[in-house]
Amino acid sequence: MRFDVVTLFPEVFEGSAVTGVVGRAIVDDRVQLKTWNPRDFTDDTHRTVDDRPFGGGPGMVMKVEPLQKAIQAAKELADDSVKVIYMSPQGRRLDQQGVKYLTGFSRLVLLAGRYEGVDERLLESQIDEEWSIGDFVLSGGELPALVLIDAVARTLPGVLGHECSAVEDSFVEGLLDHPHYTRPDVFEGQAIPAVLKSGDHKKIAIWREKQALGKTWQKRPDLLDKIELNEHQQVLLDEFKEELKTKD
Ligand code: 4GX
Repeated sequence: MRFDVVTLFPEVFEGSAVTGVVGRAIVDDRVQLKTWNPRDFTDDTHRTVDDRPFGGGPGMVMKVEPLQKAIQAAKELADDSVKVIYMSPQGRRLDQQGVKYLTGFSRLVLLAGRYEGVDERLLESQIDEEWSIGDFVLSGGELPALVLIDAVARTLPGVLGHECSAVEDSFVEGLLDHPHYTRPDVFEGQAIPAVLKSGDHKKIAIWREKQALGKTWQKRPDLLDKIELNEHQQVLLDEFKEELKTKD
């Protein structure tokens, strides 16, 4: 999958091209990441990419022409399945379902804006979709673009290495993840749950499913409203609640 990012700060993306899961995916050529600087698509001596807002007021607005040229260059040679996405607090909130949807495209062009925003006419003519990473305001779209790329790239085949990890993760089934433990098996008097050392893989899988259901019910009950639990899961969740009562 290929990501083209239109940004005034291409250096923000350099680190991620070598680090961690996404960096590895780029080295392995499972993911391609290229940046396009609107400043390179200006034709005045000052390479102007922003201007004062019509109607007055504080701050600056990104000009339409350099952005339009940068987006067109990024789209070059792309087939029909390319989507041009604007990162903005006004967009659709990104969640794991949205990540799954975006994974269906072989190419995404991401516009990471700065200043107060971009000229509305660019949004109307060039942008297919608007996505947000959350209800807060950042100083630019670069971090949101990196968040989207990370979340999408790690779901691609071969990127995580151990294939089932991405499937078993939090949210993928609409639930939070189960707790994890590693050595030592007793830390400051706290032992790990005995079942994890039983060697009974079936029992461990059921324990993990019950924990995932229970933790979701405790910490993010809103997530349970969005999914339909099957009968087996309902029984496990009831058992989790019952076991809580008998704990001291
Ligand atoms: N999820 N930002 C976009 C520029 C801007 C300013 C005003 C529209 C209106 C953000 C987020 C986010 C900061 C990216 C402002 N765009 N993007 N940028 N939250 O806060 O995606």
